[in-house]
Amino acid sequence: PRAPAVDLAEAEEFLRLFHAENQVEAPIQQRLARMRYEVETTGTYRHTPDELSYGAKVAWRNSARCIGRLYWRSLKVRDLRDVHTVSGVAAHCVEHLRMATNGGKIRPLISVFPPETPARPAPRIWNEQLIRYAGYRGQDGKVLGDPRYARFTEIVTGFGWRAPARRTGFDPLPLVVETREEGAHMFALPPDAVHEVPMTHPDLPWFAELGLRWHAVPVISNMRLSIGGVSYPAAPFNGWYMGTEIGARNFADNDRYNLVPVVAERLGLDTSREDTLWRDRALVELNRAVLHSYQQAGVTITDHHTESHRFLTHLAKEESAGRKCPVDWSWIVPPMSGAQTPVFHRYYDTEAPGPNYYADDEATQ
Ligand code: HEM
Ligand code: NRG
Repeated sequence: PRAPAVDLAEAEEFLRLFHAENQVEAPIQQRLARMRYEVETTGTYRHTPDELSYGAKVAWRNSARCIGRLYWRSLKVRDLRDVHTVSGVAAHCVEHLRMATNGGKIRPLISVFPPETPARPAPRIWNEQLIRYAGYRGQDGKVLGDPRYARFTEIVTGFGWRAPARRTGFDPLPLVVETREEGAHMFALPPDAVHEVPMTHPDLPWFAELGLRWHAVPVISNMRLSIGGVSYPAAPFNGWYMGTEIGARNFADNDRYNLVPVVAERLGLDTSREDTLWRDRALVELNRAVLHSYQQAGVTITDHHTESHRFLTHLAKEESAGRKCPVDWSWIVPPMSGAQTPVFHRYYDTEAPGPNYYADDEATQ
């Protein structure tokens, strides 16, 4: 199916925003006329490098679920709109990992691959993030690794991916990149592009024996960047982790690594009844371990209290700039100690305008 032509009103709205918020030499009427001509003749238009860069930043600024938006202006944008081959996309994803990781001092970065156009469908990345760990389902239905990716692991295995000879709970999955011309292809990540942090605890020596680790950078690769009516389905982006994403969700959720009972057991807590609050106590130690380990490894990470305060600073700045800031309360409030953070105690605007990042249904997992 061919992509529909770009919506002229959406394109105009973005170009006006770009001109209003930046010093642009050329008059807006000239830019709009060129855009309209391009859309009439080709069904789409090409963003200038500055428009693309600003659009990606504003899409972050408009992401209602993101607590890290204070830094939206610092996003580095790689313009990779002329990379059309699956091997080119995969190689640039690996390069993205290296540039973003930066030896531990993580840089917010987005790599923008070609847009969806009526003439040519965009490349697609099947992975939810560039780095995700395999989940191996055993005969008994139990999963070694990340249960969230059990299905994706089956898909790449069907494609011919070979798991390491000795499977662990933390085996990075290969990238799958698809174009219309070449179909879907698989690419193993070079191990040295996957920076990881081994988990230790500031005062529980046994914690290291659990053998836990996590990757340094979260690079979301299945959300569509939408700017002024143009869609960029392959536009992986990253910032750094907030500790609770790992300690209170990835490691803790029942349907993920489910480590709360394991840690509670090691702590010697009474798990026979809920009102000992063993879950809450174990959760705190898991999260202390995550923050401690990233800090020890020299990898950027933030805690949910600090980040909540920064987010309120961001809200105040947006307000003084005369802008509404869209917020999804249920995503912004951290998954532990919610009411201990200031973001809990208020109401927000919820209407999220474009540009923005959208979850695509077509993307697999
Ligand atoms: C979601 C933090 C950078 C766009 C989130 C979430 C957190 C977070 C905690 C909620 C995740 C969850 O509950 O699963 C941060 C921090 C950053 C950062 C600390 C450090 C700089 C970025 C950047 C972008 C971005 C650079 C895009 C350019 C988003 C989007 C979501 C999100 C689109 C929603 C994801 C979804 O719907 O699944 N962020 N973020 N964030 N963030 Fe950020
Ligand atoms: N919770 C997910 C990552 C979601 C996005 N979080 C960020 N984004 N920090 C996880 O992997 O745990 N970011 O761009 O930094």
